[in-house]
Amino acid sequence: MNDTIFALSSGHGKSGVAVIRISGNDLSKIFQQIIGKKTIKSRYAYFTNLNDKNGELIDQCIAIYFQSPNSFTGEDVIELHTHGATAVIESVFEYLRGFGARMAERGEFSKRAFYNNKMDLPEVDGLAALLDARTDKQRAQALKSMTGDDSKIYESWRKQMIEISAYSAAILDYDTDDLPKDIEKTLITRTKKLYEEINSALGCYGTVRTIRNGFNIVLAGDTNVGKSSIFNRLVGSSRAIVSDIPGTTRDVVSAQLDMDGYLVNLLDTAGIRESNDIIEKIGIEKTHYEIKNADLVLRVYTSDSEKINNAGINEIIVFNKSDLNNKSKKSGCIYISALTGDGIEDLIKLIKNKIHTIIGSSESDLIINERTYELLLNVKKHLGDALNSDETNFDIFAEQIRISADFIGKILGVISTTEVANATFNQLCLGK
Ligand SMILES: Nc1nc2c(ncn2[C@@H]2O[C@H](COP(=O)(O)OP(=O)(O)OP(=O)(O)O)[C@@H](O)[C@H]2O)c(=O)[nH]1
Ligand SMILES: [Mg+2]
Repeated sequence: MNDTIFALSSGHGKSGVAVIRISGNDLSKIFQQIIGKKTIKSRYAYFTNLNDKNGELIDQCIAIYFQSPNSFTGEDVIELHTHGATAVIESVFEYLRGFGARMAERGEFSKRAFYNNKMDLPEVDGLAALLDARTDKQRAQALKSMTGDDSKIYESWRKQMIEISAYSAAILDYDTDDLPKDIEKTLITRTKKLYEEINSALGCYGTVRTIRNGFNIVLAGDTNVGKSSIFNRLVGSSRAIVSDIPGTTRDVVSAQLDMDGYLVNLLDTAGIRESNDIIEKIGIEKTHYEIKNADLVLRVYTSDSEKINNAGINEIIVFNKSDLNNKSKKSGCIYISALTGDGIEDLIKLIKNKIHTIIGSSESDLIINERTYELLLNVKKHLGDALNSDETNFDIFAEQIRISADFIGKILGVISTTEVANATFNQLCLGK
């Protein structure tokens, strides 16, 4: 942890400006060299000629010194804003190596921030999610974690558990007269409330995950009904092959869309029919698999189809080829023509409404990820065990609540095993 580290914090490839970050215990000497001045001001933007050891100009840049502890990592940090050319960046790296600095590992800046108490693990999780965010909802969700909203909830839970555990232990050691009235009842009520809160947070995990990984929408139906044509319309380009030969699509074709800020994975699939063709059969198996995993299925029919089952909660029935249909239309159904584009806007509106109903009804205050989900399940289990324990035996009760508090501690990284911390930092890119 004593090395001076550096990394390119801005994106790779040619760009107007590149941001190179340096972090270490004492960077004042390096900074004096960079700006060619003895006195340095923290958090002040210096415009300077950056010269190498032989006095040759590397680039003109902005240099900022963040004196410890008021920096991202809590150590001394220098930010160099250079021109974003590969040759400039390489030369600056070489220059920094001359000071004994080395290239940072993945997530190493955040790791230092964590060990210097600048961020806890939910905040690091939030940062990782923010860097991955492609849609507005993902951005908002990640930002909530990153700015510490989640940590506050976890901290409050942990504090309550430690309190409950301490009081339950006291029941064993003190006379009832020395303890608050109805203490046993109060402890159980409070534990029940915590259990409910955690259970409801766990219940929203699916939604949180859907926002992060995308909402899966599958186009399914018989062959030749126009699934691939609809897919191309929704994506806005000819991604999937369209032909009048039944069984054209065999593999799953996918595209990502942004619908009202939600990330959508749209999947076109092989038409379902009896087939002896080995490859087509594999394709149809894939269709069934995708239908099972879908958040929403668009069941496509041609508009002259007669016998059709009602739509399930996570389904929309779409009648395509409305341009060919002279018969009367059923009310409450959506008729479109992928050929002329008729009704496509209405279909998009309907899909957006569905997304809002499915996701909106269970949006959570807490952004749970795979790591925190597992730990929270353990919290729930031990709180449950405490509540199911013999009510006269507060020994076991206290112990179960203490274990629950420890699991919350792991979520926050207060009780952090090295593996947990490493798994968290590895999701970050270089320069963070
Ligand atoms: N008239 C008309 N023809 C359409 C419409 N949509 C698709 N088609 C035609 O129907 C045929 C089948 O379209 P696809 O989009 O390939 O159908 P699919 O459901 O993907 O078919 P498979 O991949 O074989 O399952 C093509 O000849 C399309 O041009 C429509 O709205 N109106
Ligand atoms: Mg197709």
